Amino acid sequence: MKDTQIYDLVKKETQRQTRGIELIASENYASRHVRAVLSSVLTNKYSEGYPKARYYGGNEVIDEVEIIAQERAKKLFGVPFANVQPYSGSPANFSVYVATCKPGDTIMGQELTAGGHLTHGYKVSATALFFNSVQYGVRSKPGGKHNDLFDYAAIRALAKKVKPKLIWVGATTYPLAFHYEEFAKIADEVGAYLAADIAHVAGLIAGGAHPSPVPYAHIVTTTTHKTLRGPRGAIVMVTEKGLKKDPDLPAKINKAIFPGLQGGPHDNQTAAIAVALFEALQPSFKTYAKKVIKNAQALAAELQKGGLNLVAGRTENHQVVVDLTSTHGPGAGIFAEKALDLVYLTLNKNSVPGEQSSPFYPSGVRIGTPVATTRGMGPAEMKKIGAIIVAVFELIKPYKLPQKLSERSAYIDAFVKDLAQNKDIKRMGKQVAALGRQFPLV
Ligand code: DSN
Repeated sequence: MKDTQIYDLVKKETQRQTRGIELIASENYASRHVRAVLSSVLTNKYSEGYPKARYYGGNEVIDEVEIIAQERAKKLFGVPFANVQPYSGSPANFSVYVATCKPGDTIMGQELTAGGHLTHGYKVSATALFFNSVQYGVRSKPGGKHNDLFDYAAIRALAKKVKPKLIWVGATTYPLAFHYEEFAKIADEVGAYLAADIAHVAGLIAGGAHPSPVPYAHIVTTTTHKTLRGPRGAIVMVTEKGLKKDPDLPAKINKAIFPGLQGGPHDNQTAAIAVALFEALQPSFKTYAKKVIKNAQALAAELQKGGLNLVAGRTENHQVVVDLTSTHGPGAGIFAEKALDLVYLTLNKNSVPGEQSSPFYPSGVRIGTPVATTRGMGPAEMKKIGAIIVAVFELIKPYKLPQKLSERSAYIDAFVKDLAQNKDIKRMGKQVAALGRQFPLV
């Protein structure tokens, strides 16, 4: 018997992904080979433990798969140790806490509203419930030696005051390159572990288009499904510097992941990670990584030409963050996201530095180019997409977020209904669909 309900929904999602253009900075389209391995019989196996040390029999093939995945990760990022078993980014990051801290220890990470990740100590995350989380922010305008958004003197002063055991560097919404050496100096001065979460920029690092934290951090974590273009999953790595600080770090990470946090690894996922790493090791991936950034810069230029304000005034990676506060008013991100949905451009509303609204009704949007670049689009297409975004954002200017929380939902529903009837929206929707058709799903 066939489950037609789910089968039909997969078909519908395939159509959605083909018709629209995915601009969510944390997404990518994995290759057919990655997806094929993901749906293979490897999903049937239990393999608690690590290669050559399993709790179940019949793992001789799985051992080979996992060793290949580990070796490819080590080669791609230039590290002596890699654990490829984390189910995804959050357990990967939590394993770093378990390996380096005791409950209640102080940790530092970038604030969520300043672009940081939940697992870097945001108040509702287990990483703040079980550890004493102290958060650092970003400044609203770039400055300092690197013309970036970090006030290193302020972060250093905070670290000296709270003496963290662990410092995180890495973000989900940050359009500039990271200067990992600055964070390393601070971590070294206070004797903290430095963990670099490279989930967003891993593919750019692998392709040589973004600095690597490997010479500076003790531990590096990444998801595998963002710019790295693999299946959903994650990797935790220990660097030479990490080994020097604590030779037992690899064993501690392994123990934290299994049996500390997880049970049996998802072997189909491990194999698909291995395939993605194989693809990232090819020379063509370097070209891809460079194109992702070039596309983001082309998009940024078009948006600025249309009068939009960008966080940091530029991009040096795969994402462009638009701050709508002064052009559209606080909380405008929700209108921007919903209006672009109507023209089949998918992105997410996002907080901006100095956010005047809330994380659920933030004042900006984050726009990413990894998927469009995977589909073969270049600067000419970015210019077209940028022009449509500017035109749509012009149409949403009259709409303002109601002050009263209770009125917001109905107002937003009415806004969507209203805009869906707009002839310019309908025309732009057709333009995006036509563009999507020229660059089919990979
Ligand atoms: N949800 C991811 C992102 O969009 O950046 C982070 O985990």
